[in-house]
Amino acid sequence: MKHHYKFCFGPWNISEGQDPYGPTTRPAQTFDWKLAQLKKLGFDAMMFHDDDAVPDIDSKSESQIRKEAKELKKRLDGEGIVAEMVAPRLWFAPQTIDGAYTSNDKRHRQYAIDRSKRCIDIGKILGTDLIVLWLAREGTYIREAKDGRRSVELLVEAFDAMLAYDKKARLSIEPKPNEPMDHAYLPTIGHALAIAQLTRDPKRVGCLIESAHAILAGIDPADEIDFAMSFGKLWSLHLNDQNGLKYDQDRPFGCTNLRSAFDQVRALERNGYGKNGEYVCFDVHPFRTTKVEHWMAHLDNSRRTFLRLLEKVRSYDEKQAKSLIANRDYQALDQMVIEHLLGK
Ligand code: XLS
Ligand code: MG
Repeated sequence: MKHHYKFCFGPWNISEGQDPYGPTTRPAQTFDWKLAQLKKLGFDAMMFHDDDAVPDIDSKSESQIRKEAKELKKRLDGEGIVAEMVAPRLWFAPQTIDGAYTSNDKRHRQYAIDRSKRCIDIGKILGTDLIVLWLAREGTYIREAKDGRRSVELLVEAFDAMLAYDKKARLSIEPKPNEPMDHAYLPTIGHALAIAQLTRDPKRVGCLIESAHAILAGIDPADEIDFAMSFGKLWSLHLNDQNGLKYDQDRPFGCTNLRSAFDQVRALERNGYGKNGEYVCFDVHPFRTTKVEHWMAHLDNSRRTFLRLLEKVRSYDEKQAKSLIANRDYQALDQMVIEHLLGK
């Protein structure tokens, strides 16, 4: 089947099986090994955190960071692999314990902005203007610990500092309602697109939808796609799945709710996602039980499921669906979708 979609994942999607209750279940692998897996599976691009691109970034000078980013760019070019985006990992360092841009400590807020600028430098060298902001610790454990109104101002200040630092950079906010925080400040796409309007250059502030994050907010991921794309603001995508309101599971795409996955692919198709060069990324993790020899299956399977669902979207009987809708026979429409997904 002919299609225009290009696929992507990040090095953290080849995780080693650690959870809060136990150690790793698979051996650590080098970045080169991960890159080779991406090539082998025929994916097109890799996503990077700033410290995936330049390890131990906080201990390195600006010139060292640039030097290492240039070396990485050479390697990626040699392999024919594109860097889709770079994201500042603002949730690991001791300076981000109480949040990054919204920390109550001014020096820590400055750390977060400085680090974001280094992330933009890396993006520039790797050839991407897309900076993804998963605002992991921008929220509270205790609501009274921060002033919510002030936090919005601090977020806008930080975004403005990034937009001013590089006139080409585009910020793609990845909302998530909770975890690691009790409540996050930008829980949904509506929040991300609303705060974009307060920045110095709203045109360069868009969003990234992660299916599981929408599910955790009790929102339909397909509706989030339609909403973001109505504003022309869906610049990246993390497809995966999530079984209810639990810890963030990052399950393979379609693994829990096939019908919702079908609706997501259908929304992407009707909005022409990918036609401006956007990538379909899978932010999925192998199960803890996964053996080394099956390590890449969750990524391969997510893409297979996506492509199978694309066939289902394209062979969906739109005419029949329209006439059922006109007759308000949603009972039959419901069954038609189920039987279409079940196949003959
Ligand atoms: C966490 C996020 C994170 C971002 C990139 O849920 O998926 O990995 O995608 O910073
Ligand atoms: Mg993600």
